[in-house]
Amino acid sequence: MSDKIIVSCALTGSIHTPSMSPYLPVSGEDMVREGKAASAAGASILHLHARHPETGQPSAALNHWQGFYPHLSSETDAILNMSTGGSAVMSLDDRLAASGELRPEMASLNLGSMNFALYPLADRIKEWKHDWEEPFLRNSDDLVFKNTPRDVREIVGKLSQRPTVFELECYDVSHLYMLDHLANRGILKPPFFLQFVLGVLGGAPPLPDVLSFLKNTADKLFGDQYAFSVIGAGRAQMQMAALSIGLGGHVRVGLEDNLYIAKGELAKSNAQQVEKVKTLIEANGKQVATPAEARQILGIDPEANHHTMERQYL
Ligand code: KMH
Ligand code: ZN
Repeated sequence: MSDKIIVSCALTGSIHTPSMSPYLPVSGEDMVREGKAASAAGASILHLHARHPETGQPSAALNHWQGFYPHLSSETDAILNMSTGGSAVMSLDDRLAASGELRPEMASLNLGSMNFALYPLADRIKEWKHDWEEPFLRNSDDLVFKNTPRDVREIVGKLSQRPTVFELECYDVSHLYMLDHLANRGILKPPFFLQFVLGVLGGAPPLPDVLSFLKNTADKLFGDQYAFSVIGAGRAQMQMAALSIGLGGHVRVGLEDNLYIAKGELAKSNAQQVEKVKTLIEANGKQVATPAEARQILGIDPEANHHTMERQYL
């Protein structure tokens, strides 16, 4: 299986705002179209956030999630990965509301609190589509993305009714030691699916030696009890993907993390980035993992998960 690389695609996130790109998925229809195309292009994990269908504002509302989630569940075989990060401006209850209801196969879990500084993005916008966007971005200079050990315990508790696998978001080396602490207390159990997030202003930078340091630290702490994937935010996206492939890791692309397909050129779809990272994978003599292979690599029992899902929507 080591030549199989899992491609995650993060369709929309809660970082970028509609004025930054006309291609950022906002409505339920956008998310279904983008998710199906990204899955067809090779993404076996779809990392999902919800937005208000008209304003594009990050949303915790179950009806906004239901505008796309059941359709992606029945029309793709991708692993649906619900963000519990939501938006840094949401309460933890809001961040968990929909995932508690939809009980996904996979959910993100952020391993530590941090600054999530988006305000430099505001300076690049000439014309605002919605009046919420500029304050949302500029106020992030005084915003803590809160993920205390107590928050982590609450997230795990809320999502452990079914075998939800966590995409453990790791923005810095301290988050690996927090995971080790939580594992020693039995709050999180191996094997772990680590997502190294590099290039967020407030987290570790997207540098080769930083990625190697994180991987070497994970090797030291967790031995072979983990698999890792890498996100390079913004222009670092494909370089970090290439490094991850070379280090034996998996990759995440998508408009949540990067709006561009090349320098100065907006990506027209998530699928475009999936296609591009697929060329990197195949150039390295590896293959894109299918959803079935991804479940096997990550130890996800498709029966337990899908069966539960179908019963819910019958
Ligand atoms: N939207 C960021 C504040 C996650 O999905 O868990 C955090 C995030 C990570 O997107
Ligand atoms: Zn996310």
